[in-house]
Amino acid sequence: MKTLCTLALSSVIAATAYCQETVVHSDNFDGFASATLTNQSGWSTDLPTGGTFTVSSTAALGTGKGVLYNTALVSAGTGYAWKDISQILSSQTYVTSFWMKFNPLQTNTSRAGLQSYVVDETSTLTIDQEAYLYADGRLEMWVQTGVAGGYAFVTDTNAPAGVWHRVEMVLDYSKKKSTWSVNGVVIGQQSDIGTGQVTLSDMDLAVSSFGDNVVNFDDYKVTRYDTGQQWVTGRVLPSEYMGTPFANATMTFVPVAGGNPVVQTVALDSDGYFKTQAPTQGTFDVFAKIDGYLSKKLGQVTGDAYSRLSVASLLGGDIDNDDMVTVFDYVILSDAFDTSVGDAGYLPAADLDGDGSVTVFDYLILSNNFDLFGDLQS
Ligand SMILES: [Ca+2]
Ligand SMILES: [Ca+2]
Ligand SMILES: [Ca+2]
Repeated sequence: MKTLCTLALSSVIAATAYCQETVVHSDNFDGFASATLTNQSGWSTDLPTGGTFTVSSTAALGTGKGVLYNTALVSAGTGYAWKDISQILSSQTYVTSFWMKFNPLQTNTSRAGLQSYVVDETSTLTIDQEAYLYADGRLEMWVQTGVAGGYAFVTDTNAPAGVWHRVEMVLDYSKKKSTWSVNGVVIGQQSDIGTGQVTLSDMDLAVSSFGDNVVNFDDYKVTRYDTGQQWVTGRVLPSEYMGTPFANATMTFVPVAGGNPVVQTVALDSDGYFKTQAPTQGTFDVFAKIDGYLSKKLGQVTGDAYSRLSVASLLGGDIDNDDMVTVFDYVILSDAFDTSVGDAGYLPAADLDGDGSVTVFDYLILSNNFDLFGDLQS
């Protein structure tokens, strides 16, 4: 399946393969009639006695169904569910994303995770990416290659049990690197992941049951990005804001080699995630701005087919959107002070925390950021 290029680009890009991304595999598990994952749409399982992979609505990320793995009756052992994907890789980039939530029953040593294997049977090149949640809130992400040998891993400590986490693993063969992120935050990168053409053998939901646990998985997707594309993804969060999520952000691509910046309006989802494309192949510093907030540099893209920029928290108080917090913003806020939604004089832009009223809390945000200016101004 291919998505259409419907982004609001301010420069003209030919609607060619440059705009294409290919979903290699996707499962939201919603359509599964059976209560177990085994033999559904090509899935297979290998379970220790007592372990189960259940497809149920109680395991769903939203409405619908998800997969629940239960090792409550398992004393030790590893359970796997897998699906053979069998796509040929060359110099492309593959992104594996999914959601998982860990519900520990007893111990703090239990873990559960997802693996994706890439195997070239002719050259014995193996690339194995894994992400594991631990009951104590750690998330570990691993990559192993048969060429470089050994595992490299990173640990993030902000993945508490009982909450859904969005995990993303990027394998970029043209740049020979692997990038991991959780909830949009890049937590690690490994370069030199090996060369050559390999066969993507399968994708596994795997649970190492070092203890009793229940883990939920949902919305599992593998997407291919071809060399020559330059997708840019990230997450933009307005600081100290509790109102209706912002629908758009303004992205500015500043060519590092010089030349005119290119400005795009990109859509944000309700969690602040966006995906767009760089205006051309090249190296750009990328800045985000949303109404009422100072611009923030998200990072630099350097020609990768798929770039995950890290989360950017933007500072508020720039009511007049000149990318500085000054006395002019203060005057606007003062004029709207002590008003609420529906009142004459209420100005949503002055309601910096989005709680429906312009109060001292909004003034404090402006005051804390007073005299600051956006990253685009430096
Ligand atoms: Ca689902
Ligand atoms: Ca301003
Ligand atoms: Ca307010």
